[in-house]
Amino acid sequence: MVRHPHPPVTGRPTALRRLARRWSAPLPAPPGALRRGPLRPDGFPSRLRSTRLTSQLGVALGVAFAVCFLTGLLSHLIQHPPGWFRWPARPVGLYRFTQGLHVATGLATVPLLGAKLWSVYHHLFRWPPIRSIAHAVERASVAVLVAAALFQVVGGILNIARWYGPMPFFFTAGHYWVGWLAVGALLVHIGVQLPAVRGALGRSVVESSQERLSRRGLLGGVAAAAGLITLTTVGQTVRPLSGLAVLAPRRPDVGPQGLPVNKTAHRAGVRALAQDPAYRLVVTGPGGRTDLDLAALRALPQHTAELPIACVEGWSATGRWTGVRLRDLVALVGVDPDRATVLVESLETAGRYRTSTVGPAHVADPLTLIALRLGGEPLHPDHGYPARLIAPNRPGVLQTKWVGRLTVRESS
Ligand SMILES: Nc1nc2c(c(=O)[nH]1)N[C@H]1C(S)=C(S)[C@@H](COP(=O)(O)O)O[C@H]1N2
Ligand SMILES: [Mo]
Repeated sequence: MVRHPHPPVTGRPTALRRLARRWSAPLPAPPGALRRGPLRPDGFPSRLRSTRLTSQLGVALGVAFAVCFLTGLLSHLIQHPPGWFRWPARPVGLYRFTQGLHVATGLATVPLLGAKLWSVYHHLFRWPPIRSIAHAVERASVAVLVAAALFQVVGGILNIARWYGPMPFFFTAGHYWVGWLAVGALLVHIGVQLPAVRGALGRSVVESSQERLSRRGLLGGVAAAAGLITLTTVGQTVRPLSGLAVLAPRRPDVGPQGLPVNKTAHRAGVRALAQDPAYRLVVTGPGGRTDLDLAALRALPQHTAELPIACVEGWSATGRWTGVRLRDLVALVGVDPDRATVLVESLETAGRYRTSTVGPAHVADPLTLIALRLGGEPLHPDHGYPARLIAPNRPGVLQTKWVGRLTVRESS
């Protein structure tokens, strides 16, 4: 029998086949003279790095990232609700919980991400840097993932520190879209690495007792760092731990009337307008228009509600608010309070948070108030004097201060 040196050609190589071959063909090897410094073959002698360590850090990071992404997506949907989305008014503190979780997991990610990158960065110096076109594509997707992950974590921290200098773009939009980019790159990464992770976490992995001890020691250190960060920041939203919140940018009890402030009346440019005796709350709807001065507002039935301000930045604090039910004001202009949507506008003339829309669930809720008082006293100017919106289970950015106008419409 004649032996062929090559398999018999069964057809002319198609363009597709040629491409497939080139796709995975190894690239030519580099000259040995380049292999210096971190590029030399034994440049990273640490035995601590292992696929098992990287896999364990990766699983933890994946879980943290999933929590961050889902709670962040939820917060986005609440603030920019598409037609199909309904966010309930109860439980009162649900958003406080989900957003507190978003920021806490984001902060705990810092040591995890650091350790994960440390455990793999020597691959940057592997030779050849690119083994094939397929490998180049995979490396590029990892580059996107690393860049997006760092962007999210660093940007998130800058945001809660209210340090916008290094971010020449609107933080919220950047954080939202790069979140999707990170999820996409993460799914590709998981798809590529799953077999390696499965192998490294399997029972059959051989590891000396020394290696196991040092790997567990490192994981313990990372867990301790994440725990310490959580313990020293989570007090910004978990009141009993507020005394430990030394690393948190906000303490829930520091501020006028015992409540933090993001934007002061001075910065909002409303000091004069808010103190003007000619102040009227203008309520308009299909049934007409009512102008209410402070005396008229105070003469309406007053109600008190214990509700939190739950800022998207991860801090929250409960106040005892007193004022007029939004549903009572809606009824004044001839709309059924159980089927109404209200556009709330501030006296503030510019600024991203000068308006918010209150959907039917929140309008109908008896806890939703146009508050005149906090802790029994008239609102401090920085908390929205003469009147502010406060509603259950709602992001702080939507709790409009210095309210000047309510526009009521019937919901379809
Ligand atoms: N008109 C107006 N209302 C606003 C804001 C604003 O910038 N302008 N900031 C919001 C944000 S981000 C938060 S967290 C709450 C904070 O309320 P507080 O200052 O009373 O704690 O107010 C909200 N209401
Ligand atoms: Mo906020």
